[in-house]
Amino acid sequence: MEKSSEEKGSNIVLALDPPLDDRMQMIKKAKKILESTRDHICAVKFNRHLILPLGLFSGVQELIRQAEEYQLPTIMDCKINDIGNTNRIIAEHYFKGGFEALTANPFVGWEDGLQPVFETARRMSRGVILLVYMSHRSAGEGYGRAFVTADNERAPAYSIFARKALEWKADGAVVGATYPERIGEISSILGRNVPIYSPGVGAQGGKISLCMKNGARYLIVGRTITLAQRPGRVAEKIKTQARVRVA
Ligand code: BMP
Repeated sequence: MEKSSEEKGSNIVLALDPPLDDRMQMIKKAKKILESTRDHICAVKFNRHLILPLGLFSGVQELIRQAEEYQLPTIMDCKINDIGNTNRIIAEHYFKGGFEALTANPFVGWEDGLQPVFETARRMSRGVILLVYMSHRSAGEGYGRAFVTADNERAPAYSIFARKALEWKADGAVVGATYPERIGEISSILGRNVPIYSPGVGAQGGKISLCMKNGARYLIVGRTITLAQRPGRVAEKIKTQARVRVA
């Protein structure tokens, strides 16, 4: 990811989430958006928006190949959240389908939870990005809850998850752009060891400048780009704004 970001001069991960439409239109739109934004993004994130209607081993393959052709890494945002055996099989399918990284939820824990996902990822040289604090309005109901730590102290779930991200050697941590103060807190735990991916700028109200100032490394951007009349232009503008803040 780091290499792609340097080569493309961008820290924008495109959330390729076209609106609901018939399958042929969705694929056509997604291809067009990818084509027009290719020079302004450093990776592409897929979600159920495309996987459900198009299928991992059918329609989505066309888009993964297109991303590969543009030398853009692909992330499957599947937020893995099940028992270990199921998690391992989910991870294997997505990695065999061509994704270079996936997202997972640390709520399920390590043993018989995410351990098989990390083992599968390491074996196949792929990445795992953990959810540490989500961007939606009620994120605090889960990620902000006080948990009891191993030392019998109370700490918010997100600070425990950030430490898990370090301990498990995650390849990234998702922290919502809508909570810049959380980005700051979590960034002070992660340091430079685990990069922060921040979704929620634009459509969800997050501000690029605050995210970057507080320690986000990558911005995940969907609707602001995908619903724009000229997605390429918007992606370029966001890239420039985010880059200025990094410098
Ligand atoms: P948008 O820029 O259109 O709001 O899209 C953000 C993308 O990031 C969506 O795919 C969403 O599912 C995902 N996402 C998020 O918005 N917040 C999170 O905390 C985690 C996510 O994966």
